[in-house]
Amino acid sequence: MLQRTFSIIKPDAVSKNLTGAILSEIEKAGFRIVAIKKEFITKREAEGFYAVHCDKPFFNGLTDFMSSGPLYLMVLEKENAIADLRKLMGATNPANAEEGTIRKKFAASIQENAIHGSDGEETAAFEIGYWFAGYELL
Ligand code: IDP
Ligand code: MG
Repeated sequence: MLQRTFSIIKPDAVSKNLTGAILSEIEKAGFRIVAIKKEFITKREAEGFYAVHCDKPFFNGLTDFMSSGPLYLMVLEKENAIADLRKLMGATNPANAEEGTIRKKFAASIQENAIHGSDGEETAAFEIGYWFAGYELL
């Protein structure tokens, strides 16, 4: 069954001119880019997006980083999109990421790790709705 997931090309990757390379990996893996937009999000918007992590020690650094420069918000579609994007991304810490994954190829650190992907169906629904209106998802 076709499924949608939410993804971000994070500010570290955008500032290193890796947007095209990462989009290429995503398209080569069979995802359709349903929607994509460049945004420079605020600290407050980042805090709302990452609210599940509000008690974590990295929350303040993470939300500073995510609001430090432009990023790309995306909705991606394919069969099994949520799990397949997580696999394509690799582990959160690029030091542990599998060969061939986006984080292995492009991420610099556990915080500045190039890409976000929803971790489940409920999360994907929340995250798509947080950043995109229905009319943007044709
Ligand atoms: P995920 O992006 O692989 O799903 P999460 O555990 O959901 O990883 O964490 C969200 C984001 O928070 C990570 O992608 C990364 O940018 C940042 N992060 C996670 N753990 C740490 C940490 O231990 N130190 C600094 N930043 C972290
Ligand atoms: Mg996560």
